[in-house]
Amino acid sequence: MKNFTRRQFGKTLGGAAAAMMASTSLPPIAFAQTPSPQLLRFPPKFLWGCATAAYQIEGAVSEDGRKPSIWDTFAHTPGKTFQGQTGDVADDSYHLYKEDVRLLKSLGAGAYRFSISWPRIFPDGKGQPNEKGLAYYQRVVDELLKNNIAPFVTLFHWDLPQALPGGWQSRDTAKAFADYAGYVAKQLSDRVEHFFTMNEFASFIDSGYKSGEFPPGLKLPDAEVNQARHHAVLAHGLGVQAIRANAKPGTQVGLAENATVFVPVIETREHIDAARRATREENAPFLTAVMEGKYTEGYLQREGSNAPKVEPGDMKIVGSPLDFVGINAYTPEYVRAPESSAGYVVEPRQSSFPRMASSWLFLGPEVMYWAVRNVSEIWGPKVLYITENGCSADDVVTADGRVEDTDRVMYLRNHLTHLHRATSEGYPVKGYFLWSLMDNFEWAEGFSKRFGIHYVDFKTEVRTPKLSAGWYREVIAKNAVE
Ligand code: GBH
Repeated sequence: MKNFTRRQFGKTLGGAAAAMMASTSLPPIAFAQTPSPQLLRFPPKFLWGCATAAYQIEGAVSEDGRKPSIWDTFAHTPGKTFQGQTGDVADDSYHLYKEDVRLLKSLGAGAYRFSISWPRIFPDGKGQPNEKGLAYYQRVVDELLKNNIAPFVTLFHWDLPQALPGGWQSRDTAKAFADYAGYVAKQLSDRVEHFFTMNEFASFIDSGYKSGEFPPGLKLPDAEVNQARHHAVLAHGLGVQAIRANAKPGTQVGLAENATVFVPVIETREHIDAARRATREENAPFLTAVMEGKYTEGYLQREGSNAPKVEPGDMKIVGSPLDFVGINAYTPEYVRAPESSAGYVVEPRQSSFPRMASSWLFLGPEVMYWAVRNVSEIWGPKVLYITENGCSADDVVTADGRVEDTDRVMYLRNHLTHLHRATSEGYPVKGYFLWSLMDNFEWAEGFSKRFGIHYVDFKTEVRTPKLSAGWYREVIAKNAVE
């Protein structure tokens, strides 16, 4: 690892080219084939993809036997989402999936990360599977494979079946998730090699049971929040085991987690170490528990009598070995070492800190490099993926129908440049999934925030590539960022 820094690598190439130029007279075509030092090349076979999630794109909420998820109920409750908007129709990808696969194909994408709607497969959360629901995903998978696009399947992206009593407050939900995960793995693993158990623990637990901004919209006391968190990581672990027990041998299992990513304020040993300590402690209820099979001493001490109640054997399940780790990386925190201790200090954000169209989306492209490096140095996973990265922007359609989202291109170019730094230093990050393939139902913000590289007119469902789609197509074609 880290034999070269990126700059040294560039210099070496540049130097070699200059030396050749001086000593030989190769025809110009030979130079054209020499990688330019300005091109930040990714490793061969680096996987470029896009990501979406079921409730955000599918619509067709009552079709073919699907029953409500907690997101249907929440979105239909007055005052919970932007202008009361819902995912009833969204991008209508339930009917337009072939068109969406064509969009991926025209980007040259090698992979598509999408999620399965649990209430399509088990409308009541458990019990009898619904074959019509499964058939939809079989059609999607077949269409992807026909186009040489690898399906990466997320099993839970927040649309919990409404029928499950108590939601994540109930330990039984973890068991129900494992049964669902095992069933899907059995049905699809002949054609799907990669499964994610969960998408973003904090988003469906802390936002659902602590801040109440997401369903079920509760503001529970700490002890109950911690218990729901525990049920979620337990569900992940039981899910991993159920997938392994039911899937074709060789199936790859991981998760997609928005771990909080810490960037050292200055790249010196002390601050880099502080970033590592912060990563372990601040992600203690989720990623740290999953990677280590235990809760940190710090977390247990901080929570005291509010710490989760753990049954014998739970933590071993939570820590079930994974084939890869997926990180959804959007925005970093900055951290420094304190003057005189082994702790860390998370910096407050100045009011001038730049951000994109979502109020939480502060712009810090170093998030990509440090997401990979911190996780690699602490836990050493064999393989990592960036399972989401992208941004909202105030897209405008021009009179002649174009969307020139130069700010999104700027965001992506900078993030991929920092991701390149991670690959060039040898960290095992094998792929990148851009959020999102197309504008979609942005949860509590409804359709008011657009994250797509394809513009969606939600009245006509017409998809139009934005400038960023053209830019991403170039990146994929060259396997490089300029
Ligand atoms: C991801 O979440 C999701 O996986 C994806 O479905 C989503 O569309 C995408 O990113 C873009 O948002 O309490 O004001 O901070 C990203 C992490 C966690 C950010 C929840 C917004 C709630 C808003 N998100 N958070 S706030």
